[in-house]
Amino acid sequence: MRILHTSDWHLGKRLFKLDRSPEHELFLEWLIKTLIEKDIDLLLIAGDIFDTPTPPHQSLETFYNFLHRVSIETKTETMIIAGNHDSGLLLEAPSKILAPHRVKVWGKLSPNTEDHWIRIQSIELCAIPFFRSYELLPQGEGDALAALKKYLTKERTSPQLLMLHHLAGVFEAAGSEQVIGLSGVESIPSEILKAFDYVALGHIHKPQKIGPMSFYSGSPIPLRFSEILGKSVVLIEENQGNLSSEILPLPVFRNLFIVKTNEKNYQSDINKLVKTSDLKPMVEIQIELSSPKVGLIDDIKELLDKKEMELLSFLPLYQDGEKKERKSEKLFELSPIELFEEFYAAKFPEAEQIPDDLKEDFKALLDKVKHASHSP
Ligand SMILES: [Mn+2]
Repeated sequence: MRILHTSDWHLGKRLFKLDRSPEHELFLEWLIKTLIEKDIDLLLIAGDIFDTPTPPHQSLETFYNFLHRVSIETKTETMIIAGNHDSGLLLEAPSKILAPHRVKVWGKLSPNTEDHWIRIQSIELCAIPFFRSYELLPQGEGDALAALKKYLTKERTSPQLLMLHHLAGVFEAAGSEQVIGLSGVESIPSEILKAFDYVALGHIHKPQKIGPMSFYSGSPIPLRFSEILGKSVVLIEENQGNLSSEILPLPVFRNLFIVKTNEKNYQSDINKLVKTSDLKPMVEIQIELSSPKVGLIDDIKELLDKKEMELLSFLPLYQDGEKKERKSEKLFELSPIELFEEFYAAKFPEAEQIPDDLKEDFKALLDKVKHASHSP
């Protein structure tokens, strides 16, 4: 039996003014071809199908056209979980019409743990969509991890696979993931993952292996300029109860280039860029300047135009000013408490630190939010 694992498509995503749908269309075309060529029985899509809970109609059309093509052009069964960017209810709404097309969707956590297990040919799959703590602990109290374990445990009769959209083990973020501290479980411990023959993870956009058989497939396209290392999907082969995995690299559908340069070298640095994608490459220029320079942007645009490339982002770095880290990127790495500290420091620059009682109140509030019960 052959299985393909992908996640974090983020259909509908834009990068500045750039519409990413041509890249997504090329990816889905590649995916259909791969399902056929590699003779795939089961496709796992581990969440964040769409970039927002209310995706553009065009993205919905892209998604359903894809599922339709998989249904008529391949023999593949498609299993999908919702990610933190998706609306679970939106994904689940067409479940009945998808069933005859061998497509199953888990959008929400069911109170019945059995609903999350399915047998597909020679394997058993446990599919857990992104969840919030109130789904796991409807009473608002208890041990979230213990409650989650009940979903992940079933008597073993054949190889068991887990599909999950969550932080797990020790991972390296790409920076474009949204913080998901709402599930009540910080990160799924490696011991839990090891009980499975394969774990198909979604949420982290940088492809990586976090355990012997636990993988983040990563997003199929870079969602920002800083994320341009190779993208891939994972091919899993089940042979008489033994599973093996292989990384299938994805083509670069559109080059995204970052050029870190200065006033002296920018022309030669731009000329070094080499286009390898069919779609027009997009460029971010990070340029050190002593002072603003009239006509610089036009000059850069013209240079790029000659190379059939386009300027999408321009970041002048003035040498005399302190070279601050771009805050928007740093924000993803901060915990809620650290974020609150940053906010307080910005709001009250003269204060040395947050008063203890205020900090305690904030922690209590955080705790309340984490364990909030779902209001009817
Ligand atoms: Mn994602």
